[in-house]
Amino acid sequence: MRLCGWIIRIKRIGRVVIAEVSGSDVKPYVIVGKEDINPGLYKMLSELSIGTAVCFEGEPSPSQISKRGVEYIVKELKVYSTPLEPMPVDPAGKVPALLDTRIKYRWLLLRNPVEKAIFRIRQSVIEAARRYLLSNGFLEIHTPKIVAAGAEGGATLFKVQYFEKEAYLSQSPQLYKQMLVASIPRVFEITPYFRAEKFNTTRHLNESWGIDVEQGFIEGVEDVMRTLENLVAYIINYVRENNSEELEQLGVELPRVETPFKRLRFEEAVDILKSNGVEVSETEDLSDQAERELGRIMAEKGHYLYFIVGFPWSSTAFYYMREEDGFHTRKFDLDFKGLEIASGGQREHRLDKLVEAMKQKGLNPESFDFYLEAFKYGMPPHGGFGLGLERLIMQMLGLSNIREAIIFVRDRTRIVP
Ligand code: AMO
Repeated sequence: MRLCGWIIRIKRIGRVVIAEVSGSDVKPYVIVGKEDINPGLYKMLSELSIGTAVCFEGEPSPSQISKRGVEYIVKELKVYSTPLEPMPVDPAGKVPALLDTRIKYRWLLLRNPVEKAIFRIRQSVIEAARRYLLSNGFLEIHTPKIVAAGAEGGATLFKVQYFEKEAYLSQSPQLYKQMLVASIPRVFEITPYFRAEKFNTTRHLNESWGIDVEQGFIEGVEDVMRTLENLVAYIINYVRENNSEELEQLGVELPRVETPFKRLRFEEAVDILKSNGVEVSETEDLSDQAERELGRIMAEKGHYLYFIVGFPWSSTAFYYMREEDGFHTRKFDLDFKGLEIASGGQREHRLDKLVEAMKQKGLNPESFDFYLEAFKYGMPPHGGFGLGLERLIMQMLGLSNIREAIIFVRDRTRIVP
């Protein structure tokens, strides 16, 4: 077997050298060179420095003594590249680095088993989502990331000079996924979101990723919520079953998730918060602090994942369907331990009402002509959601900052690396 990777740790004990090679697996490959048994290998390993790129021919050792990785009996070791300077971070993780440094050198720190575990789990989340959605009849789509109109409000639009015209980076595939349910009953996209959030928080990125779904021919918003809860449960249970080594590296225990999730009406959430002394508005979305506090209260009742349903119209985007009372909408959020990880709802599919909603929200329907056109030719009742990938990973793994869940961070101060 030929295995390749980078030396992350070298330990000398008397006449034995133990080297750890970080390769394609979570745990490092462990190579042991003993001066009296394999002097050639012992000499080579003794001369290697941390960071060296190597390949070896070997087989797993019958005696697996090391707890840190999988031991190999090595027949041949080849050096491909040696570092030009000492490493700026410790890939073995013995010397902890500040988050700033970790972000700067994430591409290098991915040699570290813990750092690697996070991104192997990220890959599993995407794999699970795709499996679940494909097996439930959703078609994977790709929509433009350079757009002429934003769906999520002007304040977070990044402007782009598109030849003679002004364009924006897409905040959400919202308008396009809705347009496509005019001809494909179920669609999904795994996509970046670009949002010019000016504030620097532990839960916002300026470039983040979402799993976006849109589902036509629904009977009501419950159909959409069921898709979301089943998807989230499938993802978490998939990671639990397929990433035990990664979870162990991270010291995370992931309990099995069961559905249905608790549904909490917006008013109930407001009442619970008020009775716990948190000031909240009855017409605006919950603040980060209120969300966190609600998470704490819900956890005490055994609810880690819960929906908040029936948001007031004053707090939502124009495309959510309003209830007859004119006050409530069919918009929901899904919160995970006090953090919104997804929002969605049933959409307004009746053209006249949609145009009216846009005007009420201060938007000019003419700028959305291309979108409104799709509502003229048999648009079915539909709904969907956007599930934030980094937020899901953050909550699932108990990370304290969303920046830990994406390799290259785009935030208020970072556009490199
Ligand atoms: P919303 O704006 O709530 O809804 O976004 C959906 C989900 O995406 C994640 N998210 C973010 N994560 C990190 N940093 C950000 N700046 C950021 N912005 C959003 C969150 C959030 O719950 N079009 C609707 C969805 C729909 O109705 O289908 C939308 O974009 O986890």
